Amino acid sequence: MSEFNQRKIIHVDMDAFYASVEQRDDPSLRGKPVIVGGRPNSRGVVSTASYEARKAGVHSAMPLAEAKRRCPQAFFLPVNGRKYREVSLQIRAIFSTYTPMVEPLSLDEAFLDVTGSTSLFGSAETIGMTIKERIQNELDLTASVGVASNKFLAKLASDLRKPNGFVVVPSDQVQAFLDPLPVERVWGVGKKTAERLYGLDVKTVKDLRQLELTYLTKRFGTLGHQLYQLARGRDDRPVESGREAKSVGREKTFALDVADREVLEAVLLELACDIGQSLRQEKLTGKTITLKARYDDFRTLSRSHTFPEGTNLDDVIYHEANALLHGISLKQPLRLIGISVHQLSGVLESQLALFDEKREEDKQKLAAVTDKLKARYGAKIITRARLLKRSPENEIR
Ligand code: TTP
Ligand code: MG
Repeated sequence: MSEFNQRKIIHVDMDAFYASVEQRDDPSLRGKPVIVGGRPNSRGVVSTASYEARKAGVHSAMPLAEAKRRCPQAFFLPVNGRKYREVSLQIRAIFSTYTPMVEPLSLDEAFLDVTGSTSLFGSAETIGMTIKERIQNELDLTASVGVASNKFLAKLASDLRKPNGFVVVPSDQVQAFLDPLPVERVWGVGKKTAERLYGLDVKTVKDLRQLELTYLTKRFGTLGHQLYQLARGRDDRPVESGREAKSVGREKTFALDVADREVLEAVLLELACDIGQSLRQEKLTGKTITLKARYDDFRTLSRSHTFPEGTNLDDVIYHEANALLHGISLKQPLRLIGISVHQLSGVLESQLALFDEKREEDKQKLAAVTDKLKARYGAKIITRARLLKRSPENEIR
């Protein structure tokens, strides 16, 4: 066995995550095509589609209007980020009962290194199956799970029999598992590399494995080295449990292009509150605030400001985003606006009390901001922004 293949790694990825949460919470949607992303006549894109809707050819990142054409009978729902984040924390709580070495990749996906956990909880396969069952029993959701000796193989395995998959790659069957897979499945092979590989008559991992290291590095540089190793199932990337999310952001695609600063400011306020809440929930602060603006012709600008200290306070995020908005021209209307917070770091428990106090202060300041906006532009402004945001009355069934 190679030195690369000593670890016990589990990869867990929830099935049709946002859509499954919605189907769970509204049983009348179970077994039906569900598309999460917003109104079908809006200009946003699909966040995810239930497997029933995928049969009609609907997938993530597809414009909602196209999804409606392909699957007119689908139930279209807004994105309820707050709910999915809560479920995500519940899933992570299950993971952390088996190992502290958990590396979340997104809300619905994580690597676990259980090498040191087997004497307590049984084999990696047993732990993987137990996690899958607990997610089913405790959260009423299905996950696909892959168990292997490294990250690359575990992620391939969890994806192989989606949805509700469970695939174990024993160390002595790595090559048999990998060889038939299309070369696009290899980490680092995007569209362009795949085309170059097809040009060399390489279609499967087995084909890739026939190429010499020197040949691969000559043609593909450092990626060539990676391809050579991965084709043999070798991957020594550790599970990085300390890794935090790189940024927290929210954006809004407008139903109609907006050049009206008052509307944009109100939307920024909503986005800032949502981001602040998410940062606090994850016990994070961020130093850099970035404003993203996309014009009606898809030209996209971003403007950033970095503070000496991190923040997770709604009004600080809002005021900075607003200041950045003042720095860009609104002669042309916007189709999208967004805020993200970067350079994140964790908040110590001892600092939390301080933040609690600060948050109280904040709430008052925020109310003042809202009032000021209302006084300046009329009560209508907040309502208008809310119409652009998810809310129960916005749900289309
Ligand atoms: P994925 O794990 O890529 O997709 P999924 O869980 O919906 O479906 P499956 O894993 O069974 O193929 O993404 C997790 C969630 O992230 C997804 O439910 C919605 C969100 N997401 C987006 O908002 N936009 C995107 O383009 C993608 C790919 C995902
Ligand atoms: Mg998923």
